[in-house]
Amino acid sequence: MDSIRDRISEADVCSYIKNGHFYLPKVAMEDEILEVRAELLKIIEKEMRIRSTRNDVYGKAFLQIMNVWRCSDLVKRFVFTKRFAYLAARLLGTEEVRLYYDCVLFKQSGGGHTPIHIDPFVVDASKVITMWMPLTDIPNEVGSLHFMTGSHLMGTINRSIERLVSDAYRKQLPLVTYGAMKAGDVTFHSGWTIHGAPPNPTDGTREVLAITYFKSPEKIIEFSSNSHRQESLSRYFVNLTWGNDAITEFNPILYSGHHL
Ligand SMILES: O=C(O)CCC(=O)C(=O)O
Repeated sequence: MDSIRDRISEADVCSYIKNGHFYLPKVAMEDEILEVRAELLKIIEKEMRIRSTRNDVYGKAFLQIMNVWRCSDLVKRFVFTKRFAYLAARLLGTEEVRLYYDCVLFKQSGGGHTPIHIDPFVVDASKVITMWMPLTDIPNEVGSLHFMTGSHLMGTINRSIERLVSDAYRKQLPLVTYGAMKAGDVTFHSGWTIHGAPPNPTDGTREVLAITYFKSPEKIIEFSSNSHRQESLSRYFVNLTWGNDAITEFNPILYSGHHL
């Protein structure tokens, strides 16, 4: 843990707080990536076979599978890596983080752009952070996430996600990207940061694993009727409702400063 503590400075935390996103190279080691990628490829192959019987064209172009940690002990070990969760906690300025979900994001050759959006979180999105990690090198022609710098400062629960995005465009917030990334490098973005990703014009697949964390303790927020948030609530916080502590067996603590 000591060396990972040295990877983020106070200035880095300030930069994340100001911009709503942050880039850090070489967070996962080559052998860790090779091992988890091999396991994920097996899981994905199985999923692709299921999708091809459904003729799910969009699903094949951009394969997204959530909470893969629940399918494999090896993936679980990777997703639960304390070093990664420590970085999330440090950027959030908290002592403890829980898992919201993990997500495999494989964009096939020819897959289109990921539209600019924010995800419908049901805890305070300023306390949510996503770590986005390529599993193979991503060349410049594919590129990494695009972030609307400063958009995280505009987020309020009562403003619709569509309204937030249109307000951010009107304010002409800069859209920035860290471009090409190596396997094991990461970007972090806040739950309120508007983001998207370019298409994949290359012959290879853009392979990414993202892990989303949230500060602990947190409560489920009250939100006006919104089908995406409702779905997020029933998928990731089964049987919980507004005002409940955001804790289920599928949201384990992944880092706690008190436990070091
Ligand atoms: O990988 C992508 O294309 C989009 C990822 C994304 O939206 C996210 O990690 O929140």
